[in-house]
Amino acid sequence: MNEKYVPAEVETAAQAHWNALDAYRVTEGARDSQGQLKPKFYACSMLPYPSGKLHMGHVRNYTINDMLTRQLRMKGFNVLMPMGWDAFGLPAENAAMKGKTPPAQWTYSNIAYMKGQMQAMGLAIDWSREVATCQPSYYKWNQWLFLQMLKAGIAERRTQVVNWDPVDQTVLANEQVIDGKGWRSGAPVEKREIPGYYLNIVKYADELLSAVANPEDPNYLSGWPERVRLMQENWIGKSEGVRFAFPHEIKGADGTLIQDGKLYVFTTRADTIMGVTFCAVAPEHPLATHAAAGNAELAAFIEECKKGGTTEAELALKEKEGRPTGLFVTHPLTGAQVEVWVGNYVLMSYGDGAVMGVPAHDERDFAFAQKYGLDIKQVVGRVFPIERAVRPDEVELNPRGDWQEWYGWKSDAFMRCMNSGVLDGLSPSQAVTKVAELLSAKGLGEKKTTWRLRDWGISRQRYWGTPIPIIHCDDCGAVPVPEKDLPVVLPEDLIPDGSGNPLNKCASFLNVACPCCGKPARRETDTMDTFIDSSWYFMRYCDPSNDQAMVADGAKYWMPMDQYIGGIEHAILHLLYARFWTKVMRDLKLVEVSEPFHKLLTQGMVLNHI
Ligand code: HQ5
Ligand code: ZN
Repeated sequence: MNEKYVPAEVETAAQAHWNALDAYRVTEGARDSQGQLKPKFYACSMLPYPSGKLHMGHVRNYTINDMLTRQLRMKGFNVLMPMGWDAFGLPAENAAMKGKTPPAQWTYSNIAYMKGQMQAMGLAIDWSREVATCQPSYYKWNQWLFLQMLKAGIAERRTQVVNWDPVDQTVLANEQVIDGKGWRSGAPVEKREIPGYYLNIVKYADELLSAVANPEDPNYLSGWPERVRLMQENWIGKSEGVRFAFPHEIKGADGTLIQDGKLYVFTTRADTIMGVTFCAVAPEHPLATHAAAGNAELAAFIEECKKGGTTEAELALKEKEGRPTGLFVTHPLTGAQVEVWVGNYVLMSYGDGAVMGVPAHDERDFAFAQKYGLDIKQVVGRVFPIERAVRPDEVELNPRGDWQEWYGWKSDAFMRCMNSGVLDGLSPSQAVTKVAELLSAKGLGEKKTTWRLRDWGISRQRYWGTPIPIIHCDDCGAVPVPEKDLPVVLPEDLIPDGSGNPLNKCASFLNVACPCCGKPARRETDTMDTFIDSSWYFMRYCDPSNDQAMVADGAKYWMPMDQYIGGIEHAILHLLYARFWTKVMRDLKLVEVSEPFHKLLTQGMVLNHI
């Protein structure tokens, strides 16, 4: 043996030996020398974007996987360590624009380079299972599952308000809106309604939540870091409250009552309903539109609100502003007249796009009421746990003073209703139940669960992604591509130039006969969110070259993954989407597992830049 370690010699020799043995190839159902079935272990790191060269962060990520794999193999496990490429997405388009080469070319050459780097590291990868998500043999199954979801009602076409960049003529993801401006163009972002496809992840919200929040759940993810479970729980954001209506007599231009004379709101604080002193509606709400018709100042305010980002985070940072509509609705329990305001902090996409205003017990409403001189009526008081009555010295709520934390408490131990008629003396949860009963008796409301989680909008007005398999026909509408015509292949030779999706100018892609009536029709040019690609690639590794099925026996053998390894930046969306996608595949009888990742290791991102 040499005294000195000469990497070029040792590594080359070792790798040649491993290659000759095909040492890292694994097969389902492998047995040991005694003929006993080896226990399987599936260890996988998050697949890289083929961005150019490996980053030290990748090296760290894949080394953890490599160590684990080698150790478990020595212990007698049949260990799968696969690798693939998250090959679609915006970076390839941006690079293509710069270098004037098609994204495909850039992507494939990066893959070749980065694969060479991984091989030089000697990672114990079974390269026979390599998957690149931009290959038609892979994304065909994105399209196929999308069609199954359409049939099952899990995918649907809807219009929704999006961030529109008027210069780039494209829809922006929330992350692409920075301070209300497009990340590339710098133009003020507008809100627009466009059609797109949505996956009904909210339908799975209860199940997604239970496995991160309820240790009694048989699928509880006890092998995940506590903080990731908590991040998912908060993201899903279950809130139980009351949805109820303020009746009104407001008629639209056509003479009929707007929304049947009911302004619906959702609240988790129905115990404070007697403290309502105003209502606030979103700028896009029908009552706002109606009031703006005869009110130029209000119309201008609404236009102003429509500019800027739509994220919750941005709304939270925005100065809360509003304008009165001059319209009044009736309090459903007291009969009092309550003025309707338009608020820039009310989201049309959340609940009914309207909220009740209770300045005494909600910090945002408190600030709003102070700013515009609205009444502040206290209806819950602070008590000590043993006492039933509100302590007089505690109930002082200075209407023009500063907000104090306890004004907003909803604690059965510390709070009791006051100034609330029939609710007086009740604890908040008793009051919520009572209010729901009273409202329900009037046909004006009931208890309801709402989610912070939104359905997953998957349409992107971009070229470098999985084509959404839909054909638009003037006569038949949006027609799903027949399964036998899959995959809808993405042309690989287009070069985006910044003026929107190049598929819109590609006649050979666009023009197609309608599958229903045979007349000339047009292909959908939107492509899928790349998070779809990463939602199930780890299952495809199990059956990588199956052209008859999305997944088959391989997935049955290897899934659930025993150990997933990746950056904390994917703690929410990627992991949630992969969990959702797995449940959909389960419901479609494609896999047996309900949760894809048994154990999860999250590393921090390595952030050293050259
Ligand atoms: C790190 C860095 C860079 C990367 N394709 C997606 C992705 O993040 C993953 C999908 C499952 C959605 C880690 C990162 C991730 C892995 C691949 N990394 N530090 N691709 N500076 O190429 O730790 O956290 O960006 O686990 O490498 O990263 S990626
Ligand atoms: Zn047709």
